[in-house]
Amino acid sequence: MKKTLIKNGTLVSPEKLYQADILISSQKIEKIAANIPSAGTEIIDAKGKYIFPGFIDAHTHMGIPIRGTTSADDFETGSIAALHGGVTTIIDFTVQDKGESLMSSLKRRKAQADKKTSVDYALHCNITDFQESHIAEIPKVMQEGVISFKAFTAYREAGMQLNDRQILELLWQVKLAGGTVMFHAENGDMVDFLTTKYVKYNKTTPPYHALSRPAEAEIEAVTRILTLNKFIQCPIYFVHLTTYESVQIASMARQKKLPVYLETCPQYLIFDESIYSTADGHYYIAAPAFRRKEDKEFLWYALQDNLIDTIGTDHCPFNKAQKDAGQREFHKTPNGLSGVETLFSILYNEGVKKERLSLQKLVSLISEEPARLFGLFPKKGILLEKSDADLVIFNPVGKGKITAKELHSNADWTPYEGMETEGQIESVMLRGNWLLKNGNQIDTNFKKGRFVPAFVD
Ligand code: DUC
Ligand code: ZN
Ligand code: ZN
Repeated sequence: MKKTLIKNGTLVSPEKLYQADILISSQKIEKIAANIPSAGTEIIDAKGKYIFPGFIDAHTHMGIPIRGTTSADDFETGSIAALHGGVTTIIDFTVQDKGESLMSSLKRRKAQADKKTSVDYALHCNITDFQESHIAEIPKVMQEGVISFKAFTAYREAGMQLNDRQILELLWQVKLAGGTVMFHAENGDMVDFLTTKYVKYNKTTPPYHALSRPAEAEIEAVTRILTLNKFIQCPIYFVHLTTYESVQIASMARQKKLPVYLETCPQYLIFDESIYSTADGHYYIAAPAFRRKEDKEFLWYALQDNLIDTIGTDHCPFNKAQKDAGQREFHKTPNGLSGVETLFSILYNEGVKKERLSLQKLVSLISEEPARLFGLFPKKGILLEKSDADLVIFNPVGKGKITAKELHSNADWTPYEGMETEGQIESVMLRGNWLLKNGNQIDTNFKKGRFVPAFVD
């Protein structure tokens, strides 16, 4: 196969922006240098454009069951949305049935993704029903290339909530095996108690969603997990943090050199609780709920100031009809939002263009750090010789608007409708294959994304 040579672009890494040519052969980056000879290559002129390593969304939920329905994107449609947003690797989650072994849940999830996904994927192992028999499976799952295990401190009703004893055991076992435990940190009993009370008194409109899942639920769960982990010191990763206090508390543990890693999501940087009082407030029901304006502003600061390591999208969209079926009652509405395709665009426009984030920080948050934390580095997450040739060519010139009509998710709406944008993702390459070239999807039936096994270094 002909080699590809991308000339004259500006490469973006967490350390610097620099000009170099990139030579690609056999799915890998063969060389990065100035003035690489072009004879016999397909030449792409990237003058005036930025070249990023392919983005990694370490938090997606393709086709998962929530509140009696299924999230609107499966691996097929969700990965097409991802590729248009420059996301060349997603890290999704296994879905464990009651009583199911971890290995079985992993096998089933891979079968849902293989031959369907158009971007590469890795998996985190959800542990929602933690039994004695699962302990011996943890090292086996890790041998299969899944090194992160997710626990929930909420969703008792759905049978997903682990108690403190189980959390301690999981931290202990995963520490022994060399992995990471991820936490959805909300005090589920607090949420269930408040929900029951609000429902009893017919307070079920969308603003009560935020009141039933208050910041205190997240703060308590983060504090408790950090306290439990003091004895064990397992690497832990908090997904979708939303509040000033929880980020501050977790940062204090980091200052003590404890292995604690933090994620937030684009939606918590853009929306606040006032969205629930709008006419379409029920569409925005997601867990955790949106917070105060001050939290949102603090999260931007925390990103640039190295308090937060990654941004994942928690991509879990529902169509308007699925949201409407909850009759605008918060406790009946499936929680989740789309985000994988708009990840970069939101962060570039609301972050970089508004001088809240540097380009280097942006690439760290959505390429290099997710790859490092989840065992994909340096195969993924960096422009480096011998790394997979996953890259994004971004033209910063030109204006546009986000509209659901032009996005590729199955969802029939986007939380970011009408948001004005600058620049365009023009081309996206996955392991040397053009998925998108000059704005056009090359092969609409690509579906050659692969499972990427993760390794502990
Ligand atoms: N929160 C959501 O809103 N949806 C999916 C899962 C989650 O934790
Ligand atoms: Zn969650
Ligand atoms: Zn999630």
